[in-house]
Amino acid sequence: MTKISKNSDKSLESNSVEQSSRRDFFKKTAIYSASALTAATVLAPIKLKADDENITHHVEWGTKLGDKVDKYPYGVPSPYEHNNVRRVHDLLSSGDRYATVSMSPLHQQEGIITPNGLFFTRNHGGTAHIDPNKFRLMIHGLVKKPIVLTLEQLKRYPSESRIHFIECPANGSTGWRGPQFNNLQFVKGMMSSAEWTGVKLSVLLEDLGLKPEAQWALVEGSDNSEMGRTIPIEKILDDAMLVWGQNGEPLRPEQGYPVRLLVPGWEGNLNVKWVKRIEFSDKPWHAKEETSKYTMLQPSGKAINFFWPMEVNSIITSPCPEVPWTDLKKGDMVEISGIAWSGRGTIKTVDISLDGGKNWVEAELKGLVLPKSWTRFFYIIKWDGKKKVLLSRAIDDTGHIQPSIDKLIGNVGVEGIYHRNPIVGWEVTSKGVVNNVHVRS
Ligand SMILES: Nc1nc2c(c(=O)[nH]1)N[C@H]1C(S)=C(S)[C@@H](COP(=O)(O)O)O[C@H]1N2
Ligand SMILES: [Mo]
Repeated sequence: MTKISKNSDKSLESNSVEQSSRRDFFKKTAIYSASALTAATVLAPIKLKADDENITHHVEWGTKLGDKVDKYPYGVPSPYEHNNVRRVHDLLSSGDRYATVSMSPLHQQEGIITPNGLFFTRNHGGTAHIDPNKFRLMIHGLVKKPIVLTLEQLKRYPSESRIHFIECPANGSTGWRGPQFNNLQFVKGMMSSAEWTGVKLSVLLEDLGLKPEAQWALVEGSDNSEMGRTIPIEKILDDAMLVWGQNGEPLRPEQGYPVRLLVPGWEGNLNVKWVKRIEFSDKPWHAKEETSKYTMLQPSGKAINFFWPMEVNSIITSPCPEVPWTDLKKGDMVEISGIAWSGRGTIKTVDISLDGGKNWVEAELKGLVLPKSWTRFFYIIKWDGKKKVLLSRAIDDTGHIQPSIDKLIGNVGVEGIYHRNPIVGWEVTSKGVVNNVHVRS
C-alpha cells in the first residue's frame, strides 16, 4: 500500500503551473484559433516514418472484396477487439461461476452507454433463459385489480426510454482494504449504463389501482436465486420501471430477459431480473438480501437495514492501469477523463487533483448530463514527465460530495463492503506507468 502523506512528498509540488483547462489552453496558445484545434493537434501526435508501408502501399483490405453483407445477420465486433470483454476474478467467484460477478471493461467504453455484450453481470443463481411465451408477471397484494400479465400485455402499456446506470453496491469493495487489484476493470467494473425502455410502475398502477394502505412492494425474480427485494412505495411511484428494452433491443438474458425491474440510482441488487411477481403490502419483508447482505454497516458495527441510493462517485478512466501514459513524453498534451455518477441526482461538478489532493481544479463535463446517469468529464494538461497522483472528486446537485478514504472510514467504519465510494487514486510514474494507490490524509 502506497502511503502518501500530505506534506512530505516534494515531487507532488508545484505542478499547478502546467495545469490548464481546455479554455485556458486555448487562451495561452493564441496562435491557433479554438475552432482549428482538433484533438489531434492538441494531444501528443504520434510521429510516423515517411516510408511507413501502411501509407505507401495498398492495404490488403483495399485490394480484395470484403465479406458479403449478410455474413452476420446479427453483427459482431471486429476480431481485433477480442480483448474488449467482461472478466470474472477468481478471488471474487464461488468457483463454479454461477453466483458471481463479471465486470465491465470501463477503460474500453466510450460515452455513457455500455454495449449490451459488455454490461456487467451479477448473478446469484446463474443466467436464466426464459421463453417469452411462458413469461408471466403476477401483481397482487394491496392493489384493487390483481392481475397476471403476459409479455405482450405488459408491452401494451405506454412505454418510455431512459438512460440510467446500474451499479452493484459492492462496486469499489475490491479496492477498499488497500489497492488489491491494479486495474480499472476490477476496481470499478461492477457497473454499466444503458438506455432502458419499459413502463413506469406509476403508469401500471394507475390502471391496477393501489390501495391506500400500500407502503411497500416485494419484487421477486423467477431465476434459481429467487431474488426478492423490498422497495418503498415512494420510489415505486417516483421513477421505478419494468423494462424490456436495452439499448434498442430486447434485454439480454444476462440482464433479465424478458423483463427486469429498474430502480434508477438505487442499489443494483434492487433491479430484480427475470421478474415474476410484485406484491404490495403495508410492511417491509426483510428479505434475505436485505439482512446481512446489501445493508450499510456503521462504525459501531450495527447495520442500517435499508440504505438504497448509490452515492455520488467518480473514476478517472484515462489514464488508468490499462490505459497508461507510457507512449507520452515530457511536454505532451494529454486528456485526463473519466465518468462521474450519482444515484441521488445529477452531477454538478467534478474536481481533479494531480498531486494527491493538495490542489484541485474543476474539470469540464462533456456530452449529456442527466440525472442518475453516467456523466463524462475531462481535463487537459501538458505532462511535465514527472510523477503524478491523479484523483477525481464528484459533487451532485443534492450537495453530496464524494469523500476521501479517511472521511468515509470516519462515516461508515472499515468492516462493511457495500457503498464504498471514496476517491480513487491513480499514481502515474515518470515512465507513464499507472498504479492504483490509496491516498490517506
Ligand atoms: N433475479 C435476480 N435479480 C438480480 C440478481 C440475481 O441474481 N437474480 N442480481 C442482482 C444484483 S446483486 C445486481 S448488482 C444486479 C446486476 O444487474 P446486471 O447483472 O444486469 O448487471 O442485478 C440484481 N438483480
Ligand atoms: Mo449486487
